Amino acid sequence: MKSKIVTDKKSEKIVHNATAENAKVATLAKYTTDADNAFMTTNNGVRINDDQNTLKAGSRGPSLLEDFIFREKMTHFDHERIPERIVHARGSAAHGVFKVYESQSSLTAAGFLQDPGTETPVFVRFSTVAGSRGSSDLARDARGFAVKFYTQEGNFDLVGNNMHVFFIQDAMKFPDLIHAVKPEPDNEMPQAASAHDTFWDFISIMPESAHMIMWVMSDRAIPRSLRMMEGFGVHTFRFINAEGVACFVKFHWKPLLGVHSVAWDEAQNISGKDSDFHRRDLWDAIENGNFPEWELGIQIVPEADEHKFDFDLLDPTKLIPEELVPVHRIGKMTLNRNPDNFFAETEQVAFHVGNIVPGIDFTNDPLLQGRLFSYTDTQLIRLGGPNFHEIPINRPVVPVFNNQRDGHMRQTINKGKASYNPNTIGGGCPFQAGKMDGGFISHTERIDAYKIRERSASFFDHFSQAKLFYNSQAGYEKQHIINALSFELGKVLSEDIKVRMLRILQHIDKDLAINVGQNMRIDLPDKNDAMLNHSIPADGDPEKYQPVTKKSSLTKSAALSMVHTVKDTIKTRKVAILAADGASKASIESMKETITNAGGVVEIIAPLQGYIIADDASKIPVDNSFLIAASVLYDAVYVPGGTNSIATLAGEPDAIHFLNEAYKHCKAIAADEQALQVLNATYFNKKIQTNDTLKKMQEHGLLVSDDIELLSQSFIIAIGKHRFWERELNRTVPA
Ligand code: HDE
Repeated sequence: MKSKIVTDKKSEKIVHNATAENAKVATLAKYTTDADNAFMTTNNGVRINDDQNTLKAGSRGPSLLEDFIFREKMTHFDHERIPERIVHARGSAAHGVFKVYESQSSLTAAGFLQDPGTETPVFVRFSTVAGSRGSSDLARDARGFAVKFYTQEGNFDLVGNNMHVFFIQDAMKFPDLIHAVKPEPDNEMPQAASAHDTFWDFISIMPESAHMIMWVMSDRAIPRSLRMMEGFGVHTFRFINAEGVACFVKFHWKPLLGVHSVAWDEAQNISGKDSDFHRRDLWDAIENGNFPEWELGIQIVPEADEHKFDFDLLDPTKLIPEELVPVHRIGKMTLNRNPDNFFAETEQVAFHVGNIVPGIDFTNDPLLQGRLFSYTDTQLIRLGGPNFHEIPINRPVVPVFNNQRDGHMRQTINKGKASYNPNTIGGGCPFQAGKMDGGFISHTERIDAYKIRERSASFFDHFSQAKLFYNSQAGYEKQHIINALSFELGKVLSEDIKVRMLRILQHIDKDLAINVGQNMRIDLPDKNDAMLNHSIPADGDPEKYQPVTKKSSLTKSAALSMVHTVKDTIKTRKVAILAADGASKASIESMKETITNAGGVVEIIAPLQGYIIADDASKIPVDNSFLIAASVLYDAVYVPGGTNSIATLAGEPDAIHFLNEAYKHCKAIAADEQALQVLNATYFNKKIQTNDTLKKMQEHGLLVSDDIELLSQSFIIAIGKHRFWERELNRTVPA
């Protein structure tokens, strides 16, 4: 039997191999350039006649070593895996474009930041840090946010995270930090989690990590979506304009959908229900034309102001509060195309913080300086040699000319004899590029110093910004940090480590330490009775290395809390409609229309898959049954009326669990007044007062009305608010 060719309309990919008959059809597919490509061949181009049976001595006899087709197929398969990234192994990526709003020529000569008419292609890879390639998306972790700009002057990689600062101040400590957070070496546990002894052992004697710990224990570490995360370049970089005038710059990515997170209990459930939750969300949004967008923000500090802050600009554990230096949004990035092939693109992409273009330069941040070595080095083992820049996803869009030759998997066929510079045989080619020809010229900086292994004393204030972060959080955000620390330290077996952490926490905030201590039933130790910093050179003076806490000029920074983020859109938010046979078709249709028009996505969840029979006897397709769906995969829930449907749902434990969980995770819940019977079967039924006004209920994201128009409009406002965290004050739902 001949199989048919099937093409995936949206991406025009061949999704099934063709046979001779449909070879012509295959030529229409985007990546097939001639009819021959439709036939299966060996890697040497020999057409394969039988890909299903090995060559044997007789149909029941032994296989023959001679079978070059089998051997080639199996050898390739045996070698299909490459080493996963030592950090950021689990990632998801997308293609897109970047455009600057207006020329930034006064600040930088970077070509892609000059003309609003220039559209620069980008490839962005998001990742978790600690987990393996197959781990869950929802681990508590920082998220990588790496952007490759394919500019006309070469590739610029902005290899950032979704957190503003980092754990350590010097690259020398990075292998230790990662060894500590990765699964423990004797039993390879736990996977993709920092809640274990080795991580907290390291942190408890590394006070410079205090600020980053606040970020990682905050809800920023469990994003609702990769599309709803900020991004940060972390280090201070330099901009240099055409006149050679330099300034310092911090890079930010601001998501247009706002910054939103899930609840920790929800994150843990999602890891079981759909460990690809973030990856799927990104993929689906792009496939459905809901292109994620971020604005590129910059904070600029003139060189003359380098020392005017109460922290050091070169210290990667510090941020510049937006109150001190505002973020200017200078351009927009839109992700508009999913990769065609995960391995070829997402896995083989090689980012490097050292990939910069004229107009941008480094600073002496000791973490950044160390990263400049690590990123090339790691690709040599991961991608098998020095020619990884020739892999399609890594190639710049401009031509590459130099005297580098050969090496593993070299793709370029360099012609001629002159593979050295200077040369006369090759006419002196390729030429070095002068300033006028766009040659990269490193920023000239006077350095007059001793060669020394030391850290600047200006780096030793480890707690002021940790305090600033904690103090800037809303009440519920602080509580989430307390809960996260109690969870993480609660999983630590060593009492000594817990006590040391309580000592560190006291330097950040006394109440924070008391609360975490109480959850573990450990009395607060004296915060000053032991050395906090253990990372001291053999002959170093321990006193000199202990943290100092300066008085910060700010007590709060609004930008550090997620409270003030975008809360007026339901674009791409997923709403579950719980229904059974007999559900009100009018209510479902009306709600569906209002939500869809506002950009939301609606799915109908019912006891069985397939369809339900509505109150007017028509069939309504069902997206998922309760067996498959779970409240943690949705942003909000609606229960329509309809006598039979209500009776079924009220007696359906999965439906009640769905609602209880949605309530517990502080999501908007709406119901037709007729469906009160279902809500009455929940744990939170006491919260529903039938004489409450819709307005009053709206404040808690719990809406009941017999006016579907009014209900759906109020529901949209409630979903846009993302979560009603104040519900957590009363722990009524044990779901
Ligand atoms: Fe990385 N980091 N890193 N890192 N990093 C890698 O490079 C490293 C740091 C970040 O999607 C590795 O290709 C050192 C800070 C992202 O492919 C490796 C130090 C920030 C990604 C490496 C740091 C990052 C990586 C592993 C301290 C935020 C994923 C695989 C000196 C500003 C990129 C690879 C992708 C990946 C080293 C610290 C972000 C081993 C030595 C700070 C987003 O080279």
